[in-house]
Amino acid sequence: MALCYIGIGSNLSNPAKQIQRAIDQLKQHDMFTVNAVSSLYCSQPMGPQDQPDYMNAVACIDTSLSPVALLDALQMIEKNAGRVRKGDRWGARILDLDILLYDLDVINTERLVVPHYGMKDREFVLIPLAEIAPTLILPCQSSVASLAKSIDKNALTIHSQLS
Ligand code: A4P
Ligand code: MG
Repeated sequence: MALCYIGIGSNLSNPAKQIQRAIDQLKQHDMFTVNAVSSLYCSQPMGPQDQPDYMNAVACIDTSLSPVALLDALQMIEKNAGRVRKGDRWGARILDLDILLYDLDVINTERLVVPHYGMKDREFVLIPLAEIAPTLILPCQSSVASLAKSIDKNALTIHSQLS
């Protein structure tokens, strides 16, 4: 079993509903056990500013899937939500599921970079992650709690609790 952290984001088609639905799908999936889910956070868009605000959350799951099979399963959930990849970097999306961590593995392949390349610079990842994993140390030896404490909050707020 691998302990994994999944970053969840949405800024289209009722983002709060999209994120709750994604968590429901993680819970219903045969190959995942959901251990913890952060609060639902409202965040300012990183990247192009002419797009709606985002909702973000982080989930902790156990899975026996390999990293690539996990990515396939997450991309299937994105597809089921109606996501169409337009190739516009950091553009608006119905649902984005990123593998933040897969155990403490370091993976650098064409399809998969884990830990997620942006996670240490994003308040909408670090703060929900620190909420559910306050003692977690990254493979680079950084403490998630310290990173979350020192990052600019950029008006990140808790919107509601997820179930
Ligand atoms: N890929 C490589 N590593 C991973 C990983 N660890 N997890 C590859 C998931 N996928 C990974 O992803 C493109 C390819 O990345 C995948 O096919 C996979 O093989 P994508 O989801 O199609 O593209 P993307 O998400 O648009 O690309 P990118 O650059 O990863 O965007 P980000 O970094 O996900 O940022 N602002 C706020 N406030 N909140 C957000 O959640 N999200 C983004 C997107 C922009 N601004 C945001 C937010
Ligand atoms: Mg993504």
